[in-house]
Amino acid sequence: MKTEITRMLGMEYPIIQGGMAWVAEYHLAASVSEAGGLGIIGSGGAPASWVREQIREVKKRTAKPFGVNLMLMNPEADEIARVIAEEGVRVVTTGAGNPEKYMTLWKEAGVKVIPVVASVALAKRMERCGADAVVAEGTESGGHIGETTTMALVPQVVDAVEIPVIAAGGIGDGRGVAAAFMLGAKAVQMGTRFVVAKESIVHENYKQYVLKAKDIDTRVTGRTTGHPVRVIRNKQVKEYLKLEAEGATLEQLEKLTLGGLRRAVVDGDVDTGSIMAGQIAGLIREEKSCAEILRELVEQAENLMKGNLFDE
Ligand code: TUI
Repeated sequence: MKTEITRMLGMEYPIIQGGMAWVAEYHLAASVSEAGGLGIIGSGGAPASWVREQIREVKKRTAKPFGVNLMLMNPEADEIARVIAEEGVRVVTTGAGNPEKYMTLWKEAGVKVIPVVASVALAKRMERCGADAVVAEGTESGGHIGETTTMALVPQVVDAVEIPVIAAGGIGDGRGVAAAFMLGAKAVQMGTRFVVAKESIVHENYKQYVLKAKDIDTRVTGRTTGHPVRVIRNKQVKEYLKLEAEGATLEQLEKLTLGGLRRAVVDGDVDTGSIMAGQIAGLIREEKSCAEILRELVEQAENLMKGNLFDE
C-alpha cells in the first residue's frame, strides 16, 4: 500500500496514529512506528520539556519515522514548535487551530508539516502557506471536533487542494481504510483504535469504556462554548449537557471538564473524567497489539481494494 504519503514520510503502511493528548506518549508512538505505521507523540497541554523527553524516548526505541502533534491551544506552543525543529522530528501534525506562524521555522528545519483541518477553507489556507499534506478530520472523531462528517469532508478537501489528504474520523478497521481511499485520501489517521492497543498506557477503566461502548454512546459537549469535544457519555457528561442546556456560563462548564482527560486516562476516574473517543468506539471490541492492528487493517483494506466486494 505505497502512496504519496508513505513515500513522503517513509513509513511502510499509510496509517497514522492520532496525536491524542495524554494517550499518545512514547510507548504507543514507538510501537506504531516500529510496526510500520506512523506513531505520533501528542503534546496536548504538556510542557515543552515533556515533549522533548518523549521524542528522545521514541528515538531510543525505533529508528523508523515518527511525528509530534502540536495542540495549538497549548500555552507552551511556541517552545514546543522550537523543540520539534531542534530535535529533528520528521513530521509534525497540528490540531485545534491555525499553525501558520510556525511554518517557516519548521520548513527551514526540514520538518514535514501536516495540519489537521475540519474545513475546506483551512485546508486551502494551509496549502497556500506551505503545508506538505493535510489531515481532513470529520466530526465522528473523538476530542475537539469540527462540524462536517468524514464522508462529506474528505472528497471536498481532496478536490480543493493539490497536496495529499489524509482521512480521519470514524475509521476503525480495514473497511474504513478502503473507504477513505475511495474518497481520495492517500492515508488514514486513527485515534480511538489505538487507545485500546496493548501498548497504550491508558487506564484499564478507560479502555473498558471504549471496548464496551455502543454506536450511540458518544456525546458532544461544549457546542455552545465554541469548543465542541466528543466523549463517551458518563455521569459527568450528563451533568454537563444539562447545565449547558440550561444556559450555564463558560466558567461553570469549564469547572466540570478541567483536568478531565487526565483524570480519565491516568487515574481511571470514568465517572468525572473526560473519556474522549470517536463514534467508531462501538466497532472496537478487542485490545490488540499495534502490530496486530496494523496487520489486520492492511490485510482487510488490501482485500477489499482488490475488488472483492460482492458475494459472487
Ligand atoms: O485537535 C483535535 N482534537 C483534539 S485537541 C484536544 S485537547 C483538548 N482538551 C480539552 C478540551 C479541548 C481540547 C482533544 N482533541 N483535532 C484536530 C482538529 N482541529 N479538530 C478541529 C480542529 C480545528 C478547529 C478549528 C482546527 C482549526 C480550527 O480553526 C482554526 C482557525 O483559526 O480557523
